[in-house]
Amino acid sequence: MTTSATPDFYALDDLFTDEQKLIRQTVRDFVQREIAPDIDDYAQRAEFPRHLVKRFGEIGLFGPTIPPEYGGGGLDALAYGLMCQEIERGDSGLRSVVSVQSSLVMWPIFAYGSEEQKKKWLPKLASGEALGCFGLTEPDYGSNPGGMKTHFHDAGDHVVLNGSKLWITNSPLADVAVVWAKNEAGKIRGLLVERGMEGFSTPEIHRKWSLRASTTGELVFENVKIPKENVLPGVEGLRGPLGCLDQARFGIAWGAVGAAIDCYETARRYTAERIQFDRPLASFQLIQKKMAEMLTAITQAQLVCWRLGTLKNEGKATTAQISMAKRANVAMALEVAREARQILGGMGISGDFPIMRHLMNLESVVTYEGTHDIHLLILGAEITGIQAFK
Ligand code: TGC
Ligand code: FAD
Repeated sequence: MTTSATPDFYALDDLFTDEQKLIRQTVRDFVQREIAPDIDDYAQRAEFPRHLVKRFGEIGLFGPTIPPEYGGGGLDALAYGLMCQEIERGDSGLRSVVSVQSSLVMWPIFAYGSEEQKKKWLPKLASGEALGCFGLTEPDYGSNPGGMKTHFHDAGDHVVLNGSKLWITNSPLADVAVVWAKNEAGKIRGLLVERGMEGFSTPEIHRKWSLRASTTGELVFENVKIPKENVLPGVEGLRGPLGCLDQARFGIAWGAVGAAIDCYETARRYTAERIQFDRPLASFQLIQKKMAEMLTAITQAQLVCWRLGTLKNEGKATTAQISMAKRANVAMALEVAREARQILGGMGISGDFPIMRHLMNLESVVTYEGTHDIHLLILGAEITGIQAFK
């Protein structure tokens, strides 16, 4: 059991279908073949491996739960979760690309878009011909997106958009941005803003110590004229973007398990080979304690993911359940990464091993899609019925 590529201490594989396991294996092989060999070089250079966008489309990583008639995979939530797990085993920044494209761009177009919007964008996004981004966070409104200042007004056959968004994954390369902005009545609506529209720019954010193989930027709108047919007709209010976040946070809960597994497996191999005091590290009790605790934490997170996935397939997963999984699994992955880094000693900080990169990446993952403390407060509100945000 301990020599498998994925620890499966509670025999969860018995609960996955053959199709789900095949999807997991396919993505795992892809990561081994096309990501693992040079992802550290991309991260060191702070460069996004852009060629992967097309490859992700080809192997079905974009919109796996969207119906095939729109170019999606028509798969279930467990299959999507397993994909996120395997991609994040490679790098959290690449799982970010999958989360944003699938859950934050394709999902709102599918759930809230017109038939024309779906036909125009979903097949291109699914194939990787187009890349999308999701603009909710602003310089002055992160945890509290309801306060956003970005706004638009009606100008006849089009609307005019002004404002800005900050910390937007994929923005410098995106062909289309799903942007959340307030109308004259102060109601939040979703707009599809396309690259090339006059007054729309996407400056890149540099000097990140985290998610270095993913590109992050701003969205700036200066009197951007947007045709009315680009407004998402199916939703109004904060529940629009928050509904998308439920989809993405679900994938992150699974992805974090992938990052943790990669750290655990790296440490397990290292302790078998590294000799100190004439014995392998694996023979020391303190090392065994760390490994046992890591395996326990990963197993608990796997169980949470599996159950959350089955609830989601039944349409029963709640926002609070998703918050608990995102929060607990990312915290677990951070702890596993820190322990694994220590186990490798000095080698733990080297790019020859993936651990420090995972650790730095997870410092973003614990913040985006709702911070660790915001998810705590979502759970607090669920338990007490009292919102403590404001
Ligand atoms: P609140 O009053 O609680 O709710 C406002 C309205 O929204 C409804 N609602 C939801 N609807 C659908 N799904 C959900 N999960 C929902 N949660 C709430 C709610 O019923 C209400 O509807 P209505 O019709 O009554 O108006 O809102 P609040 O202003 O008090 O804020 C609550 C809070 C703090 C939990 C929320 O705003 C929040 O989650 N803040 C965190 C912000 C966040 O997560 N930002 C993420 C930005 S995107 C990102 O990080 C992408 S990273 C991507 C990557 O690279 O992987
Ligand atoms: P703040 O909201 O300023 O929070 C700062 C601290 O205060 C946090 O610890 C927080 O937990 C705490 N805090 C805030 N409110 C309360 C409260 N009521 N009670 C107690 N503590 C509180 N956003 C997008 O829209 N799209 C993207 O694609 C995207 N990608 C991202 C990629 C990266 C690499 C990063 C780092 C962020 C990304 N984000 C994106 C933004 C992300 O969602 C926000 O950073 C996050 O929601 C937190 O907002 P903030 O950074 O403004 O922090």
